[in-house]
Amino acid sequence: MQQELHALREEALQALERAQTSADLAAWRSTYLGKKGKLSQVLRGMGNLSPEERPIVGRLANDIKETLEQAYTERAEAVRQAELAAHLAADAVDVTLPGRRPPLGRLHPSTQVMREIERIFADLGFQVYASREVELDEYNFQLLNIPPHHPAREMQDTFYIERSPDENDVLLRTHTSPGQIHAMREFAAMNPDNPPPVRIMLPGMVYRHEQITPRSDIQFQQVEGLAIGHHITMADLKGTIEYFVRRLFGPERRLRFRASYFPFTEPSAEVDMDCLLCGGEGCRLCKGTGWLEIMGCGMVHPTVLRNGGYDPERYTGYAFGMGPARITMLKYGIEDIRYFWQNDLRFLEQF
Ligand code: 2NL
Repeated sequence: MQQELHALREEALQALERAQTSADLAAWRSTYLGKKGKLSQVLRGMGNLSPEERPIVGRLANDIKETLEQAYTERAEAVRQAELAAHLAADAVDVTLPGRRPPLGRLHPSTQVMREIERIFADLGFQVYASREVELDEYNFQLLNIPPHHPAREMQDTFYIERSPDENDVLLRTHTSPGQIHAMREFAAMNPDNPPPVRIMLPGMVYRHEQITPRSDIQFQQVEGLAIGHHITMADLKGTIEYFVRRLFGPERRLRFRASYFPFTEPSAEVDMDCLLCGGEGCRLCKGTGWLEIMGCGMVHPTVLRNGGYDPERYTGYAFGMGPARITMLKYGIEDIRYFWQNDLRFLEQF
């Protein structure tokens, strides 16, 4: 029986050397040291031993058990280390590799230019005012001095949302000017007998039911400015616009104010700037004229002042309007306005 135990010890130690994984180890433990394991089986034969032999065999069995337990503990630690090392090697992260650049969004070119415009006028004391895109005929046309059958309506073909019998249809605003009326009335309501001065900007999307061409889309942004107060003159308008254009396009820019017509201003003017490409010589961009048209403006029509709650006998004002897309096209040499709202990343990623 002693020989049997010695043989079992050798067998167990050899088998333990071959155990490579925690699963192997668990199997080994139950095979040799478990309740129904090989050591227990041998010890079950102890009943047949003589009383002299029994303590000797008992001690030997205990020694072997201890030896195997200790060998198991050592082997288990080695296997655990090997498994951990394998796991770490498989999941290795090289922290010295350069990171992957996260895709970054950017502002739409029109938004960038819109913000530049707002910044410049903000420095002159203008505050930004936001207004609804769905409007009433009354605000989009009538209060701006464009009565129901006025020919000026044909300057702006309209998207109607709901026709109404009393000639006050619901429509998509064709310009940001109705927002100016809302703002004027809000300001005037603060002190109806002495309305406060106004200096506001009105940026936003406008809509026109027109043929889409490289030069005109059915939706585009517009930004308008409005200043109302005592003794505001056309000279204030010209000085303000000159300051604005030189900050946006450079201090060497020359301007030209050309008489024009808008129903809501009198007098009205179109503003031209010397051509960015040829400096006035005449080229493809300015179509040989040397000038680029960049905005419209004028002194607020007395009727419009009155409609906004301002007495035209006591107040005057100027207003101007421009399309940021047009400014952006001139700034970057973009040839087709339809790129602006097609959301093609190949276009947008260039800004
Ligand atoms: C253009 C020209 C303009 C205005 C907009 C305006 C608003 C009020 C009263 C008077 Cl409430 N005028 N706005 C005036 C002149 C020109 O826009 O070419 N826009 C793209």
